[in-house]
Order: sequence, then structure tokens, then C-alpha cells
Amino acid sequence: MASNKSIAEILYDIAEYLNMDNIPFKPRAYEKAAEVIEGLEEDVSEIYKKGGLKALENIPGIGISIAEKIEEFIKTGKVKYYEELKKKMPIDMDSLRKVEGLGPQSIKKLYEKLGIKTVEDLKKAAEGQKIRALEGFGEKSEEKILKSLTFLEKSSGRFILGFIMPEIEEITEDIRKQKGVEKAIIAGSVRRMKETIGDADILVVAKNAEPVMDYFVRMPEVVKVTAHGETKSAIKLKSGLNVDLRIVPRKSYGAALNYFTGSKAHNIALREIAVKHGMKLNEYGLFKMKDKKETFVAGRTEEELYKALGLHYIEPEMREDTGEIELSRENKLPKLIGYRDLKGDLQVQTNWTDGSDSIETMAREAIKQGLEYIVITDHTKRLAMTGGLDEKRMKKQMEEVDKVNKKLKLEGKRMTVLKGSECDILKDGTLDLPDSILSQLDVVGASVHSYFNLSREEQTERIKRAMDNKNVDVIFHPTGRVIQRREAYDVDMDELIRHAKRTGTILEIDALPERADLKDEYVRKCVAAGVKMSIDSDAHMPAHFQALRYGIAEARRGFAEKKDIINAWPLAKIKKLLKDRH
Ligand code: DGT
Ligand code: CA
Ligand code: CA
Ligand code: ZN
Repeated sequence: MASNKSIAEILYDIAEYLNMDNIPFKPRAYEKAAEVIEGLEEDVSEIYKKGGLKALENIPGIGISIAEKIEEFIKTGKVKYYEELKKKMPIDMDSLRKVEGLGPQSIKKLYEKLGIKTVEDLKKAAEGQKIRALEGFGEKSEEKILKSLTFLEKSSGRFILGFIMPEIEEITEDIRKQKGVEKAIIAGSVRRMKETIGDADILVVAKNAEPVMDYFVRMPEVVKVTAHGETKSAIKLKSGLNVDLRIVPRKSYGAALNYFTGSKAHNIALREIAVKHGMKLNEYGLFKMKDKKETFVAGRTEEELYKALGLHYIEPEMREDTGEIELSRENKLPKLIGYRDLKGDLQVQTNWTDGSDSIETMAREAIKQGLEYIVITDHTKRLAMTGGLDEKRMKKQMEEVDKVNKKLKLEGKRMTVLKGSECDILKDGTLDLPDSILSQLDVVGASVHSYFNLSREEQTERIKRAMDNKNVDVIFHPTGRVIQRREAYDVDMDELIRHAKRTGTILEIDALPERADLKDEYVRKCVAAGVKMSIDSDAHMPAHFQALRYGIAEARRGFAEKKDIINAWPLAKIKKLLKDRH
């Protein structure tokens, strides 16, 4: 079916083609029509189905000529006029348009003189210094094109949530402060706390849309405005992040929030439930047909919406249509671990190895973060470049931990620093420190930092062997992935989870935003298998404790409850668990 989005895209493209030919007024008419259609509540196809061409023409901002083209597109999936324009100049308009500083005239000239059709063509030409020779371009604009291309490449990918979140939250906060704004909330994958996000979607309820939109497109961080309308605007920030802002009616706030939070799969499943109940669900609400008229059933809040669908409220992190809807219907949803539920942190590095601060500084910061215990887990000797600890220095560090504990206790602080290690797992699955030392520690974490390329069997056996060591309590960052930098090593996670169950080993959710390891899928398997996990910051400096939030998010995405996460437990309880293990 012809979606509003696809219709709008064609109209935008036509506008661009007309702009290239310097035609007056007409391009603006197409652009305006595209904007109107983008912001329309109802599907244009629906409008057409009900009222035909006349109804299309009645849409404000759409004249007969554009209405006819929309009709043609709905009927045939094509617009002849557009096809002809495209044939005359077969270029990848959508991509080329995104290149900063490249207007329609330039795009045309580059095609006519150099045959540039795609962004790749453009890059080649710029690198080959072909563009500077063109009339009206020169060396400067060639450099500028290359710069925009680099930026585009950098920003075309997804963003790691934890890195970009502060910026998104700041913008949302600033919007919230604008006059007349009643609500401003982040939706989309950001609200679902996905590890990486494509763009940010912000929803606003406001008395008066215009000043909010004007503020939004003029924020200092904005480098490009891709849409500026009454209900929807879209910008690109210096960081490369695209942000969509939508103003939604107060009455539809819950429905809009639900729709724009997604995921798409979750939305589709909800809509099917609505249809089964003889209702209709969209971003404006849940509606019932009565006497051939739609009446509003729910949509002010998400809670009300789920309720009207016969469901219990589902937390955003679970909305991926992977079983949450069935659980909700049966009232069997997990009670997810909360963002304030952590009491401790089992992986903290200090300046004894590659961390930046002392044990004491890290402990004091942890207190500020509301934690009651931390485990100091510096690297071991095999990681020589980090100054990894050998037996002698390990013993020294244990004395230092005692000292810090005494000092904090004298001050009446509620913080216990525990002795631990991030001990390297060697190639054969043995550990980098002898059992005589490991057995004296409160918490031993073991990690793979080498031989990532072993075969699946070898890697699995290696880690299982580490788990077999009675002194090993936790496997840190169990799959070794670093998002956008390194794939997980090849390992049989199902078997590791089974073995963790057999040996009572804890598996870590390393909370560093670029790790998020275990990821949600494995967290869920651990929950199902009854394997306990920890959520650790892997802090190398005080600011890193902030990462815990993203670890909690990953746990929530994996349906984990407080009982599944041992550092959500009070110190006495976790101590008992460790004691029972040893
Ligand atoms: P992202 O930005 O790639 O990280 O992922 P999302 O989930 O934020 O996706 P985005 O920004 O394209 O759209 C935001 C939400 O809007 C999405 O989660 C669900 C909703 N949505 C977007 N397009 C559609 C659609 O075609 N159908 C339905 N049912 N929902 C959609
Ligand atoms: Ca998004
Ligand atoms: Ca979006
Ligand atoms: Zn590590």
C-alpha cells in the first residue's frame, strides 16, 4: 500500500528535480504538499478510498495537479511525471541531498558534467580532484564536499546509546523548559533502551506548537533542518544524530507515546489485538466503531491503552514482540529490576592497574552513586600493559583495601570495599593467579582477554574449565564483544549457561555502553535457566559508574528481576551466596 511516507518522499523528490531546473513556485508547492502529507493523521490511501480524487483535493495545500499524481501512485504504484524526471536524470537523489552544502543546482551540474549519480561517485570524483575544475566549484568546495562525506559516513551508522544519551536528555530537558510545553518525552529505541539507536524521537504536548518547533530547529547544536512543520520537525545535530520531534494532542499522548516508542513489531501485534476486539489502534488512540462513527476508547495514557486492550502495562524495554504480549495477557510479566535497585558493583578498576583513581576515590564515588559495596578487581599479570597484579602486589592491595575500609568505617560511611580480581583466563582455561591467592579474595572475576580466535569448541572448553575452578565466582564480559569494534568470540553460549548453572557460576552483564555483555538475548536465557548474574560498571574512573544504568537496561531487556541480579541484593545476602560457593 502507498504509505504517507512514500508519497511524501516522491513529492519531495519532484520538488528537488524542479528546483534543479530553476522553475519558480512549483517546487515549493510540492514541498508543501509533502509536508502536509507527512503530518497527516489519516492514511492518504484511506482518504482516497473513501472520497476519491475530490477528497484528496480537499486536503489543505494539495491542488488538483498534485492530487492526480497521488491518485496515480495509489492506483499504479508509480507516477509517470516523476518517472520521466528520473529518467532524464537518474541519480540517487535521497543520498546526494544529504551531502552538506550540495544544493539542487550543484547536483545537476555534477551529473551533467561528471556523470555523478551516487554518493560513491561523488566521493571518487572529489578524491580524484575532478570537482575543483568545474566552473563554480573550486578547491574549497571540493574540500567541503569531502568533509561532508566523511561526516555522513560517520553519522550514517547507529549510535551507542550510552554515549549519546546525555545529549538526547539535555535536548529533551531544554525543550521541556520552553514556555507552554506540558510534556516532553523521549520515545523510540532510546526509550526502549536499545544498545544502539538509529535516531532520537521526542514527543511533546504543548499549548502552542509553533514556538516549540522554532526553538527546536534553531538550537545551537543543529547543523541541518530536514523538516520544519507544525506537527513534525526533524534536525541533524553536530554529533551526527538525527532527532525527530512530534507535537501530539494531549488526548492522544498515551497512544502517540506507545506508537512512537515501538518497537514496530510490538505495535503491529497490539494493532492486531485491537482489530480482534473490533477496534482500531493508531497514534491517536484506540477507537471503536459505533453507528459508522469512530469513538475514542483510550489513549490518554499508555496504562489506559494497554488496559483497554485487555493487557497489563508492558515496560518499554520489553516491547520487541518476543513474548511480552502473551505474558502480559496472562499477568505473568516479570517485575523487572529497577534503575535504583543496585546495591553493589562487582567490577571496579583502580590506579593499581589501568584505572585512573585510587581505591579510596572509587569507593567514595560509589557512595555518592548510592552503592553499599564494591569489589576492587584490577587486572592480573598476564595483562602486562595494564600493570596487571602478581601475587605480591595482590597481597599488598588486599592490605590497602583493609585500610580504606577502616577509614570509611571511622567516618561512619556505609560502604564495604571487597577484595577481588579480574583474573585472566589463560589459553588452556587455567587462571593467571594461583589458587592460594584467589582463595583469599572475596570475589574472583575471570575474563578472556586473549586468544579470541580459538575454535568454538576450544573457546567453550576454555571458559568451562575456568568455571570449574572453585575460586572463580563470576565470568566477566562473557562474550567479549565490543559494539562497532569487535565481534563476540565464537563460543557456545547455551553450553556456558548450562555450565554456569551446574557450577553455580555468576555471569556478568558488563555495563560499559560499548560492551553490554551479556546482551539481552543471553540475559533472558540465564533468567530462564536460573543462572544468577551481576551488573557491573567495569569502571576505570569515577564517571564510569554512570554506566550501571545501561547494564540495568540490558538486564531489563532480558526480563531480569531483582532476584536474578546478585548485586541487587544486600551485602549480607551476597556474602552468604559467595560463602556457600566456596
Ligand atoms: P531506531 O531509530 O532505528 O533505533 O529505532 P526506532 O524503534 O526508534 O524506530 P524509528 O525511529 O524509525 O521509529 C520510532 C517508532 O515509531 C518505532 O519504534 C515504531 C514507530 N514506527 C515507525 N514506523 C512505523 C511503521 O511503519 N509502523 C508502525 N507500526 N510503527 C512505526
Ligand atoms: Ca528512533
Ligand atoms: Ca525516528
Ligand atoms: Zn576485562
